[in-house]
Amino acid sequence: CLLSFLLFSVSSHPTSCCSAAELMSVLFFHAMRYKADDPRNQCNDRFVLSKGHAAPVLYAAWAEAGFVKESELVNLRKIDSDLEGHPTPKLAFVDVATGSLGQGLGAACGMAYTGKYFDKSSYRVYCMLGDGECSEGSVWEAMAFGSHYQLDNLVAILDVNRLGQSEPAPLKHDMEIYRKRCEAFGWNTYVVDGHDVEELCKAFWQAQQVKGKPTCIVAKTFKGRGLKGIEDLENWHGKPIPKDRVDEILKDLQSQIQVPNKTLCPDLPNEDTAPADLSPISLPSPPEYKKGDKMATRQAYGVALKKLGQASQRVVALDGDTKNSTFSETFKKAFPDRYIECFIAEQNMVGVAIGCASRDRTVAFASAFAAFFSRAYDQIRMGAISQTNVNLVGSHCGVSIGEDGPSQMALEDLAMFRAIPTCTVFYPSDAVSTERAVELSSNTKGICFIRTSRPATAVIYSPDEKFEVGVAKVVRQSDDDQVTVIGAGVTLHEALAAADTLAAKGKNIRVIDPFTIKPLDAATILASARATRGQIITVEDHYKEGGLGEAVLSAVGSEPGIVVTRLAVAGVPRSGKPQELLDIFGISAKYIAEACGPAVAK
Ligand SMILES: Cc1ncc(C[n+]2csc(CCOP(=O)(O)OP(=O)(O)O)c2C)c(N)n1
Ligand SMILES: *[C@@H]1O[C@H](CO)[C@@H](O)[C@H](O)[C@H]1NC(C)=O
Ligand SMILES: *[C@@H]1O[C@H](CO)[C@@H](O)[C@H](O)[C@H]1NC(C)=O
Repeated sequence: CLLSFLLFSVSSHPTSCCSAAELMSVLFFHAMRYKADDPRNQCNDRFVLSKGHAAPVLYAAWAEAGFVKESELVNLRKIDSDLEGHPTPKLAFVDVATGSLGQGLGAACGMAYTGKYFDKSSYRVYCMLGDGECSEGSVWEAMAFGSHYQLDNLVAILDVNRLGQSEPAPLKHDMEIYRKRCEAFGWNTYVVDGHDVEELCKAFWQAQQVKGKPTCIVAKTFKGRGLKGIEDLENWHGKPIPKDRVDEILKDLQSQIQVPNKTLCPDLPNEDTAPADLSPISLPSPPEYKKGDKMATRQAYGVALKKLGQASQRVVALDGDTKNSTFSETFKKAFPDRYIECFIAEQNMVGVAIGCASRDRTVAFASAFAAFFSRAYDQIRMGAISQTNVNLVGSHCGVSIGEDGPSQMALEDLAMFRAIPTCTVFYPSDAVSTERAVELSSNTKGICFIRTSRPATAVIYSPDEKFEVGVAKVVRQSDDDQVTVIGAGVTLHEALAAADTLAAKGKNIRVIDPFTIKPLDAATILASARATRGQIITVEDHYKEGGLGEAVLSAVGSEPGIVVTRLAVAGVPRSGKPQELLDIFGISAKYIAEACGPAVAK
């Protein structure tokens, strides 16, 4: 086993693999229970390699287990191999992509929470971290979460090899500080010699007996263990072994390896987890709103999620202590056992949600103020690489939140989510379309983002209106529209108000609700623009950069004769009444009407 690890890890990050060799051997061929020929089986124990740069040791373990062909290992990091530089779910034995450090444990917490409380199954979750990685705050958000929820099916392994990339990690080999920190965070903690196989076997066995607490195995190791002239020395992170030293080092390693006379095979898991139910989820009844009713889209989100929860047991909700603002509380009240309070730790919340959604165990909706998803952007970006289907719901977008001021206003969230390759961006403008956005996102692959607003706005659609991803609604039109106005959320309602004012003066405008900003319904927008002398006005409660206006511009950019005027928030806003702020930033009905040009008397 060791042989293939070590032979193979001569490229990539060999020293990071060597410190973890015994840990991985004991984990894969003693502690963990899984079907080696079916790595993504729902009953298997999960393993997350948070220190993803040690990918070769993971690939070697799966080669030893028989799932990866040994001959494939030499294709590590090549363009046509799935054995990439860091693990991704292109490989059946990887649930979440890692490599941006500090993210594995949050996802592992989501898997363990799901195993213990939703699946109520016996599979366990193991997560290996580097010591350098432990400087990431997100690691400690996850540590706090794991003990708060008594995840006794979760084991974190800290590979304390003393060294980081460019210098030693801050605590070096001070194992007592690690012990105190882990214990202070409420974890059952064992400090062990990470190169002592028997000690490791014992620690993993003990961890399985502990109830009510997750276990942290803090393993003292040496970076580059077993590599003569390299072990425990600085300046060897992420470096291949020099060609002229490979032969000597391999010979030395081979002489230490005791070839076992039986093939290693892991124990099988308990068959106590049902296969994932992949059937589509639909609302149990149509939206129960009447045109003209007033309701904020954030509130409609709560109603929608509760209805979806009635339709499917798989729907779960997460929030970061904003549940009575985002209205995820409505779901929690109906289904307390399917709600996870993540407290004020948005990075961890996104990681946990991704963990919950892995292997399709749940359909997860995580909500927060849209502004605060920005601090989880790296988790979201990695979520795309992880092929996650998680749904993120951001409330309190834009200046229309009013008095709370700029720190609470999401004004860059559309840009952020549009840039995510797998993301569908919903921006519903009334309660009916919000309900459909929630339903659609539960069945849409990739990340979904739903942007909801704080102010109450009128219901404009009837309950039987059909919505589709990438299909816009023309909400106001006549035979002589002079311009196409595209708004979403509060600005759609401002656009409708502008249309009324202008109509009274004899000028008609066309108004479009895009429904999804990504994908954007370019065909409807183009057809409308052509019908309105090529004139488009976009109006958004978002900064100009990367928002609705830019999305429209890129959709019509190659079309001749189309002019796009963009109304958007410019500069840092301030506290004030929502309507005052819409006026100051030029995105209210008054400014939309002005942008449409003077009314032409008939
Ligand atoms: C968020 C993040 N920051 C920086 C890096 C670059 N990087 C990759 S490995 C590494 C050092 C990791 O040290 P440690 O966690 O101790 O792992 P080891 O390789 O020593 O086992 C760094 C800085 C990264 N991958 N992710
Ligand atoms: C190999 O097998 C023989 C007998 O079949 C046994 O006596 C010996 O202990 C085994 N060696 C190892 C390393 O397991
Ligand atoms: C949320 O609930 C708490 C506790 O009931 C309350 O004090 C707070 O004002 C509520 N916040 C909002 C925005 O409704």
